[in-house]
Amino acid sequence: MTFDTIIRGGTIATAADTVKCDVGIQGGKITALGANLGEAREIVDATGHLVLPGGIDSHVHFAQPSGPGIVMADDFESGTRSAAFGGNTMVLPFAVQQKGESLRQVVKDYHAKADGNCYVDVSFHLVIVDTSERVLGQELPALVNDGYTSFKVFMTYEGMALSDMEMLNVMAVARETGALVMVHAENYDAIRFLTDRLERAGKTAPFFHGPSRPIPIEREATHRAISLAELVDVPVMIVHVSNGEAMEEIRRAQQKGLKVYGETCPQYLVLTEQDLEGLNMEGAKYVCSPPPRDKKSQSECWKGLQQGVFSVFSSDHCPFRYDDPQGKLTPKGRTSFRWVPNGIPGVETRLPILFSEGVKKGRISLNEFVALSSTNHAKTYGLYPKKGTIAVGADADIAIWDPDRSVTISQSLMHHNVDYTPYEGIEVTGWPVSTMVRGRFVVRDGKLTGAKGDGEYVSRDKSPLATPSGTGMF
Ligand code: DUC
Ligand code: ZN
Ligand code: ZN
Repeated sequence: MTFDTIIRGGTIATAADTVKCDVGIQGGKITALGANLGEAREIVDATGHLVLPGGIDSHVHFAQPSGPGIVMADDFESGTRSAAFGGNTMVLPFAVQQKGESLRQVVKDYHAKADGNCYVDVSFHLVIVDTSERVLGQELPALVNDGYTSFKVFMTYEGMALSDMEMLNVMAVARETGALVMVHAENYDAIRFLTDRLERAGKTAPFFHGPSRPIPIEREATHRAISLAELVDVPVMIVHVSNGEAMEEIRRAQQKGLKVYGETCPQYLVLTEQDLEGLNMEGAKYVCSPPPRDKKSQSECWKGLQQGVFSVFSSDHCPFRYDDPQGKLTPKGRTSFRWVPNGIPGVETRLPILFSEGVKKGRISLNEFVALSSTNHAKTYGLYPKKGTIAVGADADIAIWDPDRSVTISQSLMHHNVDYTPYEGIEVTGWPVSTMVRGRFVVRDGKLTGAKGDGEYVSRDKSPLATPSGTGMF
C-alpha cells in the first residue's frame, strides 16, 4: 500500500495513549498507524518530536463588529494564520447576532467573511442576543439542524445581556433541539452598580476594570446559570471561568449529576490583576472579562483542569490592537475603563503555555494536555471522531511539536494582526513546529506553507454531551 504521506519516527499521543509509531495519510485522512508502513509520496521525519492531534480552539473571536469606532484586529485570514502557527488545526469562532437581526442573515454574513479566507478549519457558534419568537421559534431550531449546534448567551453587556426569562427561553430551545448552550456568566446589574461607583470616585484607569467585576459577580451568575439550566434540564458550558469560587459552583453541579461543563483560558493561569496596573494606559492590554484574578485563583483554575471540572482549555482570543484609536487606545477608553475594548489575543500562545506550564512542570500529563486542547473540544461540540484524535479514519489534522524547544514568547514571533501579546516575556518549553490540516502542511518547520482557503467550514453534529438527563421539571 502506498500513502500520500507517512509521518515517521515520532511519538504519538492521544487523549488516551502515547505510542511510538508511524502515521499513514491518504486523501486527507489517517489511514494507517503502525511500524514499517511502506511507501509514500512523502516521508516526514518526526524523530524526537511529538505527533499530536491538531489543537482545536473552541473559543475565539474574529471579525466581530465591536462597537462604534472599534475594530477587531483579526479577521478570519489573520486569525486562522495565527492559529495554525500555534499548533491548531481548527477554531470555533462566534457568529454574533445584533438586536433585531435575522440569525440566518448573521450566519450568511459570517460565511461571507470566513469562506475562502481560512488557513485552518472553522465552525461557528451562534451568539443569541434577540430572543424574539421568529428567532427562537423558527430560525434557531432550523440552524441547529443545519449543523450550527452550539450557541452562546451573555448575562452581561449593554445590548447583549439576556434576562433570566430570556435565558430560560433560549435554554428551552437548546433542550428541544439538542444544542449546547455556552454561558458568559457575570451579573450585569452588579457590574453597572460598581462601575458607576468607581467612576464617581474617579477610579477610571484600566486597573479598575478588575474591581468593577470581582469574583462574587462571576460566582453568582455561574450559580444562577446552572440553576436555570437545571430547571430546564439542559446541559450548559460555563465559558472562561477565572477563579475557584465559580469553579466550585460547576464542581457542585457535576457532583449532583448535572451536565454542566467548564472552560478556562490561559489568562487565568498566568496573568493576574496586577497586570492591569501598568502606567498610563498599559493596563488596557490586559482588559478582558472576566478579568485575571490573583495567584490563588490561578492555582484553583489549575485544580479545575487537573480534576476534570474544566474539560476544555480555550484561548478566548478576542483581539484588539493596543496603539490604535480603533483598539485599546480608543479616545473614550482614556475617560474610563468602561470603554476599553474587552478582550485579549491568545490563539497562538494557548498551547505552548498549557504544554509548558502544564506538561513540562508536571501539573498534567501529555494525554491530559491532548484532551484539554483538542479531543474534548471535538467531543463537546459534535466533531468527534472526525476531529480531535489520531486514529484510522480521522481527518489528518496533526501538530508536530518539539517538546524541548525553549522560546520566550514575544510579539515579534506572533502571526496575528495585533500589535502586542499579553504573554510577552513568558518563557516556555515545547513549541509546535509544523501544522497539518487534512493531510496538508499549513505551517512547516515554522514557515507558512498553506494558503488562505486551505481551511474549510465544518458543519457539526449535535454533541453527545448535550442530551438532557431526563430530570427536568416540565
Ligand atoms: N467574552 C468573551 O467571550 N470574549 C471576550 C469578551 C467577553 O466578554
Ligand atoms: Zn464571554
Ligand atoms: Zn470570548
